[in-house]
Amino acid sequence: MVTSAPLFSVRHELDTSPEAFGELRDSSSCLDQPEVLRARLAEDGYLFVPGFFNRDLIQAARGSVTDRLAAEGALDPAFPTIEGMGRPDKPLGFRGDLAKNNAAVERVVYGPELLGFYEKLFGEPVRHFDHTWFRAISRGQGTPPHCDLVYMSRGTHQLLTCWIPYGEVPLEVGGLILLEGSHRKQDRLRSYLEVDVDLYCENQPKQVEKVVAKGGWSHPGWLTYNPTVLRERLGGRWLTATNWQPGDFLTFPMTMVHASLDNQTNRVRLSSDTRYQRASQPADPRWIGADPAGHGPRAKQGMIC
Ligand SMILES: O=C(O)CCC(=O)C(=O)O
Ligand SMILES: [Fe+2]
Repeated sequence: MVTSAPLFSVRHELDTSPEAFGELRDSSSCLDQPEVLRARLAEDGYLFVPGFFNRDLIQAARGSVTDRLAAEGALDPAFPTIEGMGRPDKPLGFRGDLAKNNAAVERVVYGPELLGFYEKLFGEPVRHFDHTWFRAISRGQGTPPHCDLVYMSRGTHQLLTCWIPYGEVPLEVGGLILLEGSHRKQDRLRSYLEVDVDLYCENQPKQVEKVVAKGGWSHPGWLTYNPTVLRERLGGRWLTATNWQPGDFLTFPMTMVHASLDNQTNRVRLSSDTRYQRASQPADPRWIGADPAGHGPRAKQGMIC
């Protein structure tokens, strides 16, 4: 992929030569062929569907979020609110609250279009997790490489993440990146994929202190803080879209290694990530119900190590 400026992930400059960096395959022309979608998901480890949602739905959800951010004084008042221009003195980050009681975001992530897509893909009734992850990523921020399994493995592992940008996300604003072929490298990632960040060792006082007393995690969840070295070791290219548009989505399984580019601008990167599975399979109890436990105290489980 040809890029004009250097790109970073977790402050590491990425090699953007064609051997190391590339574009996601577009599956928007296969929406009516679930068997093609299933084959691509198995082969590529993701489905990228540009232009799936009506842009107006996404813009409405964006507006609901930028209004909330403006109301808390997190946006630069010199720009229209919908631009979502952040203030250097108010860094944002993971902001699940922005999706709470937010009908416009729920309309997108749990509306008939996306649930219909997953129903066709799984070939049977589906359910989603009730918890909605939402991010407002400011300048200098980005997400380190990880697999989602370490956060949500207590139900079926046949679970898909859906990443949705709310607004355009050019490369320098920092969209999601996937490590090509990493979903097929479970053997090499085995000890990492066995992690459950809410499990702790009851017989290790340091872990009890960190997890039970302080509500922390037994493992940071990240696979590494160095996307460059990871790619050199595991192989494949970092894949992304050159200019995410409102209406696009990307879906991938629990064992796919992903991260994000760092935001190099003052425009806040707004995105949700939500989860979908067969309704007939067990769901991780941390993420379902009216008031999901999440990674909170009710989710912590001790074991003898
Ligand atoms: O949006 C991001 O920076 C990370 C998203 C993510 O990890 C996910 O969609 O599972
Ligand atoms: Fe993730």
